[in-house]
Amino acid sequence: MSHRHTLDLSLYLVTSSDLLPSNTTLAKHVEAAIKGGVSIVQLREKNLDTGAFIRLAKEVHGVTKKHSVPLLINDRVDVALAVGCEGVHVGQSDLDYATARVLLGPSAYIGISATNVTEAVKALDDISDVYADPGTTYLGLGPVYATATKPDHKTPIGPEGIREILQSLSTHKLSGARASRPLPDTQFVAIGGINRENLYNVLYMSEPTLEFKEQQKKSVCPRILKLGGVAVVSAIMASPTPQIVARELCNQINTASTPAAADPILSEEHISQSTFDIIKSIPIHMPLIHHITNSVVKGFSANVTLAVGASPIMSENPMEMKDLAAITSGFVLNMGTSLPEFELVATKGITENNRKGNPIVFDPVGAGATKWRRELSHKLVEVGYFDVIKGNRGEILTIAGAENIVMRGVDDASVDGAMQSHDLARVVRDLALRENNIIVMTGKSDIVSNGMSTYIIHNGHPWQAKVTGTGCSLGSVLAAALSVIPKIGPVVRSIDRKLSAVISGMLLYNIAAERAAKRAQGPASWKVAFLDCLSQMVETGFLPEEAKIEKLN
Ligand code: 3NM
Ligand code: MG
Repeated sequence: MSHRHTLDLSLYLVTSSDLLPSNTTLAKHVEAAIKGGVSIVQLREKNLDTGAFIRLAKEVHGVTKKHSVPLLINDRVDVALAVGCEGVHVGQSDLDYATARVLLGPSAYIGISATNVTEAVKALDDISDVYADPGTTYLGLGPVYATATKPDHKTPIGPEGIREILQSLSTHKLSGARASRPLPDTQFVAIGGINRENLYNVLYMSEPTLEFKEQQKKSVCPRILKLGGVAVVSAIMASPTPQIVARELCNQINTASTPAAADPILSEEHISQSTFDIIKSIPIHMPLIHHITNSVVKGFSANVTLAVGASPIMSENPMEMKDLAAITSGFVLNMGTSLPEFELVATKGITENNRKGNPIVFDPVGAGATKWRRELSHKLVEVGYFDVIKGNRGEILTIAGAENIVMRGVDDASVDGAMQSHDLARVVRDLALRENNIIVMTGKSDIVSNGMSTYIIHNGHPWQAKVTGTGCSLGSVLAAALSVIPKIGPVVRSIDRKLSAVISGMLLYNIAAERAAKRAQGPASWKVAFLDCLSQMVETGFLPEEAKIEKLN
């Protein structure tokens, strides 16, 4: 057993021959996937006798060797030895790591499955007990999402579960007799239900929080463990075009930047160009956006969604949440429908959309207006992950925990205006840090932050405040912009892609509002012109000088 490079886990293909489309062979399929960018292959064949397994493994090893990609065997050390491939992957109920290591030697690659912190800690302990060459071990963490590929899989842990494991291991120290040893240089790969739709969510949401990163910076031996890649079975195995799928997954992995990436100083030109790349792809991909929203704004939100080239679907039926998550690619959750049943349906919607990996825009309408809404908004933030929380000043201050916000109704004019914009920007930034997401505070100028970078957008028009639904339907546009991010190539490498999408949606929306005002006589004709301008601008973009955006420090 020998290998030349340290393990590249970036796109990890796990096979399952039963998923193959007809008219191909496993070897051909694996070769196409490698050409698309697969960096490591695991042969996982649950229904083969030993003889057939070895024959298949030899054939596939011929292919992987040709491309210098390591081949690991699931579970069967005997098969790995018979074939002379590069290693094995052992599950929690398989052969133990120490025995596999002794049988295969110090330079074989060995992966171990772990589904929680306890299993992951035990795996690192086991790894540290037996000598192995550096860079030869990894942990497979999952299942991230529910998957049909492994019928007996454990409860999905979500990207947040991956994050929890990575953060715990980052601060973990070996104990007892192991205390003097360094933590092994083990890598990590996420597995379970990962596909082109949810990959970005997996990569983003599994990132250690910015708060955690800040905290680690202050520690004596700062360590921040991250995913080395993702593992997929059905996304590639069941595809008739494995090379294309692998290429797309790889592109996403290579272009995923994180909020901690280099600080963006966006030039005007840069902003309008990257913005246009995002917004023009909305009508190309026509994402279906599920809304749970209030009856006052349903029609207008649906029209705004259509105007930007996406499709709306409205439903508050808890029995539909799972099916809707499956067919949609973005979710707007608007708290303006204040009925007791709302909590149940919102919770189902959040859970199912998080599970699918759809971006969620949460609009805590009237969060500070009543005790019920205040409490519910706090509960919902605990239920799941929101990619964006968008609200006016009172709503965002309430989510941030201000107790004394008393809103008269749901509009911003009802909130005390004493706070200065730099105080507000600090609240927005701190809340983004706390929630590890993007916060948008709307107002005369809008503030947006991902915790690292904070912007003020000065675009917009006073008539927006005179037409109902103009706050709520910004959520539709943000969801549409976020939903196309996985489908487009590199936008601006150095900045958080989700932040780019949100800024793009906000500029599109507010510049359209300004253009519409030039054509209108008052709020009613403005509303009509606004839809016209939105639909034109997803085709033509806008001029760099139209964007009034300012970066704060
Ligand atoms: N192991 P797909 S989930 C092989 O959680 C495997 O350890 C898992 O298949 C684990 O990419 C899984 O088709 C199957 O969802 C993943
Ligand atoms: Mg197994």
